[in-house]
Amino acid sequence: MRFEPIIMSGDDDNPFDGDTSIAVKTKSKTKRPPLYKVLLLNDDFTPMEFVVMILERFFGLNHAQAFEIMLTVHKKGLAVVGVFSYEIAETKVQQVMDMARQHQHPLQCTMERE
Ligand code: TYC
Repeated sequence: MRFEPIIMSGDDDNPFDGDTSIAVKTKSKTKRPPLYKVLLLNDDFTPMEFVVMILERFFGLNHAQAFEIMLTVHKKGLAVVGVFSYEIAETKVQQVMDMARQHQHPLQCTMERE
């Protein structure tokens, strides 16, 4: 919420001439919440099938979509696997990192403001 003062002194039609009156109007700006990209990073050790399973389980991708994104990460070094609100992105990163740790894979997942 921003308040904008409007100074009305020195105005010929102003019924309050002589005085300095201040009118205040309010402008409400609705801002969309920021979005966060979840990124998956390549490494030389995590098995391809494990990455595909992660993408299916936590990012709602079907097998073909998951395989395609896994290959993109493998070839390019990283890829955006989804875009979410802060809390959802944070949860996805945690889920991926927990699963990777449990299976002792060095898979890395991070988030970045869009
Ligand atoms: N580069 C890995 C391999 O050849 C596969 C892989 C893909 C690892 C994507 C991580 O985010 C990743 N086994």
